[in-house]
Amino acid sequence: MVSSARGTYDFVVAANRLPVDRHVEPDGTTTWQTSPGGLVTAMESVMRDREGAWVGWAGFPGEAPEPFDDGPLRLVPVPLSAEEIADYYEGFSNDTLWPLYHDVIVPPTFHRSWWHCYRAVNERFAEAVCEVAAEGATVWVHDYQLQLVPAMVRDRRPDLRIGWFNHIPFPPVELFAQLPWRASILRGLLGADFLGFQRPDDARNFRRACRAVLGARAAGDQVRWDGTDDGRTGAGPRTVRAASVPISIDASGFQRLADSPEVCERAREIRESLGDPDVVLMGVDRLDYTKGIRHRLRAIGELFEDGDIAPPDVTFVQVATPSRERVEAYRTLREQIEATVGRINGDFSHLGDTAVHYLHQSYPREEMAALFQVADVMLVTPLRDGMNLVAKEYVTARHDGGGALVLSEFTGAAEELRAAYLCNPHDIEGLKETIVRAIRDDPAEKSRRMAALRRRVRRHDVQTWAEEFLAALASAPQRPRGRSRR
Ligand code: GDG
Repeated sequence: MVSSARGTYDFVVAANRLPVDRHVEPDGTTTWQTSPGGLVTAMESVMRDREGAWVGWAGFPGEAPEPFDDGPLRLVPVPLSAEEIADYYEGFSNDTLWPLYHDVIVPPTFHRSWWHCYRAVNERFAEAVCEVAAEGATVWVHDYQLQLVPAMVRDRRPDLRIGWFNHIPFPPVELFAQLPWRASILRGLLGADFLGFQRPDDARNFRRACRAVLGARAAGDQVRWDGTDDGRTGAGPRTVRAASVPISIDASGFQRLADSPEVCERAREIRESLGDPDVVLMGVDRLDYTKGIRHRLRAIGELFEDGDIAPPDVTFVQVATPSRERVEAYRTLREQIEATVGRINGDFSHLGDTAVHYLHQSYPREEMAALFQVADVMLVTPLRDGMNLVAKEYVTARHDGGGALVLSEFTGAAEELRAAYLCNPHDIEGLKETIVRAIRDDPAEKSRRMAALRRRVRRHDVQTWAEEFLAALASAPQRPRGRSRR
């Protein structure tokens, strides 16, 4: 709802990025197009039905455009300078927090200047939220880039109901404790009324960190903290609920897309262009070290070497969407992956029969849906992943009930998708066996598993997720109302 008299809103989302990308046409006019990606895909269907404001960075450095409307949604751009993009986003968010929160797969980098910038940018987001939030509004903050925003908003506006959702894992305190600014991060989060996590373990890790780092009390899924050590973070003692609310996809929307004659026809074309193999193995990921692409290639390479699979009967398609290319660890990973693909193809491809089709490109959603339909076995093998929406999209796209999902135990999705072929991606021998099993299993067993997976995603879709989150936020423990410091 819009409180139009004041240009403020009863529902405000804050996320690092706005849900749109700017395109400048050759004649100089500007258009905005919905951007791809996990969060946008999930929130799009939630925001479609409600009026509200979305606070986020527009995706380019320098001055931000004026707020503008996109359908029922008010978009409020937050400016970031080139230096802030380097320090707050590429630095602290993607080179400190991202590796730390994903089990230190690569070592996190700690720089005090990055932290100072992260704090300053979070302050700017908090101010923008307070400006557009109506009295008593609900504010939904997203993800690890904005962990200080809940307390910064609370300090200015105790009247607001504030929720935060973590799209990525929350690490065990033994790893989290490495962070020099661990107490400030926890205090920032405790400004919220409700904190949502992907898995029960993530919520538990957070509560344990509050106990160990802040000396807070935790009972059940609540953290009680007196909030006194720096006199900020809301007035007086607070009780905050931290629980799991696993994210999902717009299952009916994605199923409709996958069912469309155009997508089905495109799937046929893709299969034909691959030489109509008996089995198409596939991986679809952002090119990220958390996604386990190197381990997967290792297993695939050995399967070709052992003769368990061979082109043209079996081929492997790896889509690796370009990601964070200015961060060193991502550039190194890309080189390693491309060297491995080259080696496998050099050894096992023949003229006209390619062992590994590697695509370092971004595709429209329709093409993604068609690719999913072509995959006889989808390999989702991250070393750590908050949820993994590709797993849920894949089973939804297979409306014929065919296919098989190989899924890493270390994804949030594995908590729900128990009927998948579960694997430990670190165990290359075990991973190879699981892939072979998923290829050769009895068709009746495969379709039983697939039916269970499809049922689960249909019943727990993104709308259910948003309703659960907002219901938990609405019923979160009431706190004493303090005086606004605006
Ligand atoms: C974070 C967490 C959590 C990918 N390439 C293209 C494309 N995609 C779409 C996929 C899917 C989404 O992007 C990726 O979502 P994931 O869940 O796999 O991974 P992250 O980007 O790491 O997302 C993750 C998620 O947040 C949500 O909470 O599940 O654990 O890390 O929807 O289909 N879409 C298009 N072209 C591409 O080339 N159109």
